[in-house]
Amino acid sequence: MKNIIVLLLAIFSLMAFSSAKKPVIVKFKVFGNCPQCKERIETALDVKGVKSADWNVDTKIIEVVYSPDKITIEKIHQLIADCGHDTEKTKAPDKVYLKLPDCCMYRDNDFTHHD
Ligand SMILES: [Cu+2]
Repeated sequence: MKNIIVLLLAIFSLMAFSSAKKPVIVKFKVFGNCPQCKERIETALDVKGVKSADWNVDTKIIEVVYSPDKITIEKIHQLIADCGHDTEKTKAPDKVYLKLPDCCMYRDNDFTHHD
């Protein structure tokens, strides 16, 4: 009986260990325009748990490599939104968005046109 418990514990800890250490790669859309946006988005993801972040100016697709035991995908979306960029899942607060430089205004709303 004791041996079985030890064995089960060993299996569980091995499973937990192997699943916790694997980095996950995700790709999703982040709205933005220019190299300045790229810099801003990638800097926002310069946090613990994110191994790399690469946003493509042309396709608007970001590729993020992260450790799910250190940061959640929801948190990653939130960090991007908090710096002014909408993602597929999370909308940036208007207050932050409106402070972006003109070249970075990616939303096609009436209040972004000044004529
Ligand atoms: Cu920009």
